[in-house]
Formats: sequence, structure tokens, C-alpha cells
Amino acid sequence: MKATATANANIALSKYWGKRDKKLMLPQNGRISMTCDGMKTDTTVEFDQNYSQDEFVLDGTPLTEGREFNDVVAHISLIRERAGITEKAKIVSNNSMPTAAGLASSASGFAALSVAGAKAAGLQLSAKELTLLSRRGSGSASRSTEEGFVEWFRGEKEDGTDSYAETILKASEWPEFRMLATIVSSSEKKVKSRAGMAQSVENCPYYTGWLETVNADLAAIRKGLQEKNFTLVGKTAEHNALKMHAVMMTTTPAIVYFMPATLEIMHAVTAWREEGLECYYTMDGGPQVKVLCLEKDVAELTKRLQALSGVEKIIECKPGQGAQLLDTHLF
Ligand code: 2P0
Repeated sequence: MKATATANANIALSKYWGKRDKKLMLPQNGRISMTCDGMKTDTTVEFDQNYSQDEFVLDGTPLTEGREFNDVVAHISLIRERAGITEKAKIVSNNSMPTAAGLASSASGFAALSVAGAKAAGLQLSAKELTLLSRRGSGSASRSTEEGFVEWFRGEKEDGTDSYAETILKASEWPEFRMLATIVSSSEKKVKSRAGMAQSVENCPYYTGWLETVNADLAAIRKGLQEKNFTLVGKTAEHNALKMHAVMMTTTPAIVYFMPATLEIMHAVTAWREEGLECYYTMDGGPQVKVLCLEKDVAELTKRLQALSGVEKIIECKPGQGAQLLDTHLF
């Protein structure tokens, strides 16, 4: 009753910000992301009758309380319930990127936990069932079980069975696509996405405007991916991210993730693009900027980004594989 899985993080090209059902984690709108080879979580889960309580060790630190611990225990309890078992679990998880800094650690985390947990509990789940299970841990996790460029469908059903994720372009079909995750701060973010998006749905005056325009962005990105039209994908992703941040900033209380270095990179990317170096930016629930580009421009862009004062670190991500089981356990 022990299994280990690895899952990559994923970064949205067209974003999700708001739920229509908080318990089932059903989104207000669909979303398209890239599964990122370059940022991952490895997780081992063991169910054993000798454990008297659930244990969770994250990046070497045992957690016994708090939001992360409670969310992980709730997800393990859901897996236990599905499998009809009662054994407590030990869970050890390691992130390759800073946790909770807006780098989709909850996406890779809950995808790895779902794949390892389901296997350890003896559940035989299809790929679709794994995305549905991962979604219950974190909305963004539903996409990390899948490879390459992935669409998470909004779905219509109240029970959520049609809100799953599916690869729309394999990693091997556009291997030149790159995302440079440019880290300007590794500190944990102050406003968690889950709480922030609930406030936006409740009181942002522009929320309906956001929802009205998202489907057009999804269609443009789908088309851009199918045609491998980098300009269309990049331009749409950048505009979509700015709209989402406009919603965040006009929520009460305001959610402002940008730091001075975030804006410095945004301005630099725009200027470089005007010079003919094609790149675009996208930002999520944190100050980091993900610069979208093609493989041929990675060296030049990395050099230019590193020369900016606020940049701490750059993680180069390629389109990556979906979550997988591993033979070697973490304990
Ligand atoms: C996204 N984010 O589409 C958007 C953009 C953050 C900003 O998906 O409550 O960690 O666990 O579903 O998935 C982050 O939200 O929140 C996210 P829950 P999640 O990537």
C-alpha cells in the first residue's frame, strides 16, 4: 500500500479565476495550460495500519496543522473513502520550485498526491478519473496529470463529472515552445488563490466582463496551438493574464500580486518585442513573470532577464509529460 508519483506543474495560457462550486472545485470558466517540464513535485504515499494519524512531510518539514496539512489530509480522506480503506497515511512530498509562491506547486502537488494515493489505496483509475480526482484537491491540479498543452473543461453538470482535463497538443508536437519562469521573490504569497478568487466572484465589478471574454481567448489559444502560431498564442495569453490581474486588483480587498520587479520585466518584455525579439509575459497568483518564447530565443532572453535588478532566478520550462508513477520511493 505504498506508491510514488511525479507530476509537473502547469502554467495557464488562458486562466481560471473563480469557482461555481467550491466543494467540488468546479470552475466558472475553462482553461488551457502547458504542463511544465522544469517544475515538479515528487510524492510518496503509504497507507499502513501502524500509523495512528496522517503524517505529511513537505520539503523535509513535518506539518501537523495549517491550510496545507488540512487540504492534503482532506484529499487523502477522499481517496480512502473511494477505496473503502481505513488505514492512516504517511505522505512525503518534495517540490523542485518554491512552494506557494505562484508557481503552481498546488497543481503538481495534488496531481502527484492523487496518482500516488490512488495507486497506494488500490484504486484502478482511468486517465480521466485521475484528472477528476486531482481537481478535488486543487482546480489547477486537474491539468497536471496530462501532458503537453491541456484544456480543462468548465463542464455543465452539477456533479462535476464533465469538468476534466485533456491534452489538446502533445509535448512532442511543439517541442520548441518555452516558458521562462522568472522568479523575483520566493516568499509565500499573502493572498492564496482560493480565498482571492472567491472574493473576486463575490464583489469584483468587472467579473462578468472577464467571463464574457474568456471563451474567445480559449478559442484563439486552441487555434494558435493547432497552427503552432506563436504570435497568436503569446498575444492572447498576455492579454488574458492582464484581464485576470485587472479583476484581482479591482476586487475588495484588492489583490495586487505585482512587485516592482514584476513591472520591470513586463516593460522589458514589451520593449524587446518591439525590437523584434518575440516574447510575451503571463503572471499568476504571485509576483513571478513567466516569459513565453521559442527555443531559438532562450539564450538571448535569459541573458537579458538576468541583467534586470529584481530577478532572483530563471527556471526554463518545456512542454512536459503528465503525472507518472515512479519505482523509487522517498522513504
Ligand atoms: C490558473 N490560478 O489558471 C490560475 C491563475 C492562479 C492564477 O489556478 O482553489 O491553486 O486549489 O482550485 O488551482 C490557482 O488556483 O486554486 C490557479 P484551487 P488553484 O493557473
